[in-house]
Amino acid sequence: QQHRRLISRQRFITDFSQCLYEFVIQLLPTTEEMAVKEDVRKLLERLIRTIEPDSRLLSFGSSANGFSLKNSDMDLCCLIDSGERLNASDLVTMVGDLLERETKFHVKPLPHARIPIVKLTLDPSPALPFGIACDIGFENRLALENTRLLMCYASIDPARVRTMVLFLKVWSKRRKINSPYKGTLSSYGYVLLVIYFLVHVKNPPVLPNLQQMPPLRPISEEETHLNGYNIWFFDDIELLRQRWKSSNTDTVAELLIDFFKFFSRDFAYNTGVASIRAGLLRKDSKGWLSEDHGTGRERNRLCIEDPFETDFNVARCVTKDGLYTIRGEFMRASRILQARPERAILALAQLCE
Ligand code: 3AT
Ligand code: MG
Repeated sequence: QQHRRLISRQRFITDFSQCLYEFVIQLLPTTEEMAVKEDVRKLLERLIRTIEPDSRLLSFGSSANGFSLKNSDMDLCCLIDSGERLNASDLVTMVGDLLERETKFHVKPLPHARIPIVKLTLDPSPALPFGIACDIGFENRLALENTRLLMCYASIDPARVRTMVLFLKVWSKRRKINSPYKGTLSSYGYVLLVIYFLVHVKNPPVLPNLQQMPPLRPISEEETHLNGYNIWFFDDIELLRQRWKSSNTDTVAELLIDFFKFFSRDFAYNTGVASIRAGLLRKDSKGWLSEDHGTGRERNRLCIEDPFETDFNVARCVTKDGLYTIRGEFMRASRILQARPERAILALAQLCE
């Protein structure tokens, strides 16, 4: 009896891994979509250069880190190389006006946001059935670096890392727990949770800690710091691929099942901070306590340290209700996957219902 159960569990794991790979492949953007987005980036860059000739417009976020889904939004960052510079708020206003005049995009400048951006959207058309949504920020070099860090992590073990991340992104969107504006977690937050799990929770680890590996040559303070934050990480992918061989042989299905289990019951939500840089930290040692001081807002229910901006809680938008819903969803997923489902494909469908 026990033996039979073990074999059927083994079969489920194998099938579920296969289903995950096949499911995720269908979700990737097509080459046409990527080409259209690249054209949009070039067009916007050309326009912005009419007001700032020394500027470059670079992709970051999912379109640049290997975790992109079909029809995902574009995150763009404008860097200005010349010395004399306007501040980000003024640039947002000016670029907003320019794009309003010169393009068909709906333009919404947000010059006073924490990170000032111009929001652009293009209505759906036959060629672009889902339209385009795009945010342009200015001088956000830390975001370019954290994009590069995630990209490096993805390329160490693409089969497992990318599959897990893409699945969790879709799952969290379908289950409606991917809206920082409504008190749940951003995609960036979920990606950090996956990397935290693969570096610090799994034993043996699936991924190395790129921020703690020794550099190949001595590096000056100047090279490693940006706006006072240490942005160094081991980024020689070729060398990593040769040298890093994880002794963890779990399949992607096993990792995902463990991920859900860990974040439904084992993670220390009340006291802990998930840090991909330093492992599990304590809220009190970072001064991240949950009291709202009568403001009605809670900042630190769920704590995920930004890899570089270490005084920034990436999950600070998550409310008490939001966290309750997220944990409920982790539990639901865990339950579905533990219930010895008959067929892997049905379990997958039920997960993303
Ligand atoms: P989607 O495909 O858009 O859902 P994404 O991977 O583009 O996912 P986000 O849109 O959440 O992820 O974030 C895009 C980038 O913006 C990722 C990161 O470089 C930066 N970013 C987002 N949220 C934060 C945050 N809370 N703190 C710091 N950087 C952030
Ligand atoms: Mg994005």
